[in-house]
Amino acid sequence: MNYSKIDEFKTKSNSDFLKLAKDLKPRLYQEKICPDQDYENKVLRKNDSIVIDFKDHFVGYLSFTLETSGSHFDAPAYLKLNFAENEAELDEDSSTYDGWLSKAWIQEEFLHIDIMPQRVDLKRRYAFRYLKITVIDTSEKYGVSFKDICLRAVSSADMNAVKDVNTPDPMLNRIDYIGRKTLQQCMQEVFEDGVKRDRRLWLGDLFLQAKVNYVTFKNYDLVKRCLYMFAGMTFDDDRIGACFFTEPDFAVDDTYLADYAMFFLICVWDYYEATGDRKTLEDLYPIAIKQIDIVLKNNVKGFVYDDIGDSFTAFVDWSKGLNKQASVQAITIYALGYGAKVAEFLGDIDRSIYYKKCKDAMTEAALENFWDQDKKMFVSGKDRQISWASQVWMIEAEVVKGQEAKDLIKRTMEFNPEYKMVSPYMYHHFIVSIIKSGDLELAKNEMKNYWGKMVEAGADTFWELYNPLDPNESPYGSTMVNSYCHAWSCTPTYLIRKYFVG
Ligand code: RAM
Repeated sequence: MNYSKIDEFKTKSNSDFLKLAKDLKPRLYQEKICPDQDYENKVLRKNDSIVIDFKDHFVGYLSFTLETSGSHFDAPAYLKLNFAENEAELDEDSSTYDGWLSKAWIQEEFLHIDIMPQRVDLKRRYAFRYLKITVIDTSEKYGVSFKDICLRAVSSADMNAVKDVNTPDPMLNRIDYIGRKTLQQCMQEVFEDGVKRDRRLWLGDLFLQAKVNYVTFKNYDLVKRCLYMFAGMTFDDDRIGACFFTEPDFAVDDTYLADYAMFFLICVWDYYEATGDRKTLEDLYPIAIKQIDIVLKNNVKGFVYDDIGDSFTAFVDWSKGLNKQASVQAITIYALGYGAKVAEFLGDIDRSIYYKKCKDAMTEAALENFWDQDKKMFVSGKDRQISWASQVWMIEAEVVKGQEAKDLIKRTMEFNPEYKMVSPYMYHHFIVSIIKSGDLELAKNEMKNYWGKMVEAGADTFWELYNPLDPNESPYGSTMVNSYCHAWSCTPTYLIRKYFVG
């Protein structure tokens, strides 16, 4: 699995929407962080290194002063800097990297410093808690030492602006805090997916981040900005892209994911519910419903979504070999439900009736085509694959409800399908499906179980990938590019605040 490249890629823009998005560019909060200075008296020479622990995860710009001792420097100082979100990253050897995502995401920097003493300001932004500085070389005549290693940390959200939940359960409190911290780190000029990588706006991630933002930082304008970006530049056939670049200019990426595109409407609706901003809802409604219409036209035949196998035309999860047909069938049903509701709300009655009919027909088709009466589980694709994702999405889309949904969750947990959930993104939907079945206690326990293990493993922020059965899980062929502060994993803060307290 990897991203496909489109040779001929044409886009369509709405300049009013893009201008609105531009005008909503946030101001970043800045904080200067200078850890303990116990490295200052060390003179370092060839192959020496120091590790500095900033004691928490930060996103920002590093600076330090480099001084010399011994004879006058007769060669540049040559340094290697490794930035690590997770301590284990410090031991990784990037020269062995052979994953399919760019090696350029590995957070390391090689510097030649010609004149010393010098205040060195790194231009590139890094996301890290640990910094390792290795002196690759000085010369036989001199050594170097470091002074005032500081970080200018940046975010468009203020951690202090949100109160702790203070439940009687310390683990719940900790999970809430780390979720909040994860989101805060990823709130920059847009909602970034991960601050180490890819450092940009992804629609499926935004969909979840916005929900957490509404119960914490309440930075409504940042959501609004991101929504107008997606609506402001689309594929030329009106499809909304899965992700969006902001530099040097706004540009939609040439990746399309059908599930993400359909979430756009729900994201707009959530925004409306949080703010009451009807103008935005009305502005974005036409492009939002088009996403559902395009899927119905392109991908659904006889009320059944195409068998897309494990292709990257929809996301669902990073689980290898996952057949996505049943999941996307369910996601379409789920989006149609919202489509009908929003259309009715805006007085678009014919459409609302049409979406309701499609929803019912696709629900019926789901039971007919994907329910296996012997196994009493949903299957997906021509090989009738059984996965966690298919069960979860069929419940979240209410194809099965109430006691039947509870039974299906129990059966799935006992059966433990071979095709597992590997991302916190998919786990979020698992927890939501349990909540929908009505078993809040089980939902809370499963959430604590999964995210709690990351806490026990020392997470300062929640990770992009976490497979309890395989710590080396990576969709990219190497954990070296995995991100350890990834916004789609911040959702327990939303779940706790919405369902588990108060
Ligand atoms: C990854 C990103 C992002 C996700 C996409 C589908 O590259 O981490 O979070 O939305 O894939």
